[in-house]
Amino acid sequence: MATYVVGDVQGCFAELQDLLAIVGFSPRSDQLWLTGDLVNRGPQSLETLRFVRSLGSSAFSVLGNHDIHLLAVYYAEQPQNHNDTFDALLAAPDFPELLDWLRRRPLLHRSGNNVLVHAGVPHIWSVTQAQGFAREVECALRGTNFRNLLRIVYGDCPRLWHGPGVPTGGPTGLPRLRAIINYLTRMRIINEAGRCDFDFKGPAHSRPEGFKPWFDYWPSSETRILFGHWAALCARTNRDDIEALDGGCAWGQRLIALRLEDGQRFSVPSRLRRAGADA
Ligand SMILES: [Mn+2]
Repeated sequence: MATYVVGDVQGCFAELQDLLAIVGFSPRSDQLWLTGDLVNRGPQSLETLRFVRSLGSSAFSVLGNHDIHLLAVYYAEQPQNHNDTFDALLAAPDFPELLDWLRRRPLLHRSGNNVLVHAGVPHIWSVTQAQGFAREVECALRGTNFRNLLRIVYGDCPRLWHGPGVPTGGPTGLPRLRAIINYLTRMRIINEAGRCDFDFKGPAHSRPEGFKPWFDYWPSSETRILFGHWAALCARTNRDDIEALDGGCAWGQRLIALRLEDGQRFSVPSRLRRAGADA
């Protein structure tokens, strides 16, 4: 029995199969955790969703920003971006069931000392608080009014969780849920006050002044945070307790797996041509 945590697949289904073959993954005895962004940019989002759903309780995938974008396109008639690769998905006969499954995925999965999340956990929250805030969004996405959230899900505001003009306990209503989604699925760099720069996608050393990678604010601890989303990190944080797993497979780089039990990493090359990074 082993647990493999795989970084952002983004429709790179063939590479996911390559990676599971080299680790000898068995759905009967092993678990597969995924850092989210199962879909978009790569060529086989449909096959990826079908496969991960078919694993049932052997797989845990958290929602990433591209997954949420797909939910908003389908359920709330939001426009696609010119480089989205959703056409085969949207035409598939089983698409409604796949999307219903996708919207019931968690934003944060915690098991023992391990925390799985797409982008990260901001230092302005404890891990336990983050778990509760993720739960608020999960309840909204599973509830009858989930389309209301998907209609307003885009945008960077509210930019602060604590501060002047923000109610004690954080923003309220739908803007609160958008802020939680932004921290957990879009964050890369953040300032001391808890404001993110969502436009920055580069390597950590080229960040603007006043901002740091979200994980630099966390003291080392026994809790291990596993995340994806930031391909330009090249899957490195220089820490043992915070594991970056987005290998940029959809950009022609690699798909990465971490075996939780012994910390060993595995990877396979992308089958796509190398392209510019834009996770
Ligand atoms: Mn992402």
